[in-house]
Amino acid sequence: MDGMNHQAMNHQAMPAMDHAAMSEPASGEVRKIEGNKVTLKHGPLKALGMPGMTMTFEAADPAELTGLKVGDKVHFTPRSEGGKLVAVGISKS
Ligand SMILES: [Cu+2]
Repeated sequence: MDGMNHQAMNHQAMPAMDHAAMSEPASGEVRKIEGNKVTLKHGPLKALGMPGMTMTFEAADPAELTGLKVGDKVHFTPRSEGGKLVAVGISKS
């Protein structure tokens, strides 16, 4: 009995923000690279409630853009940070 109560409490204590901030890996195709920004054509991003589109992300680590060129297929994790969209961990597929 006690155990069940504790379980229920743990679930309630999980901040809703954890779900909102949750991001899932996505794949895309490089359309443009400019400074620390990369324009990617991506498929639907459920975590961000976004349909497939071509859009510009800021690279979390601009070094990850080194060696990428237009047309490359990449994996990345999209993240919404303070109103701007950041691509984390971009790597060639
Ligand atoms: Cu988008």
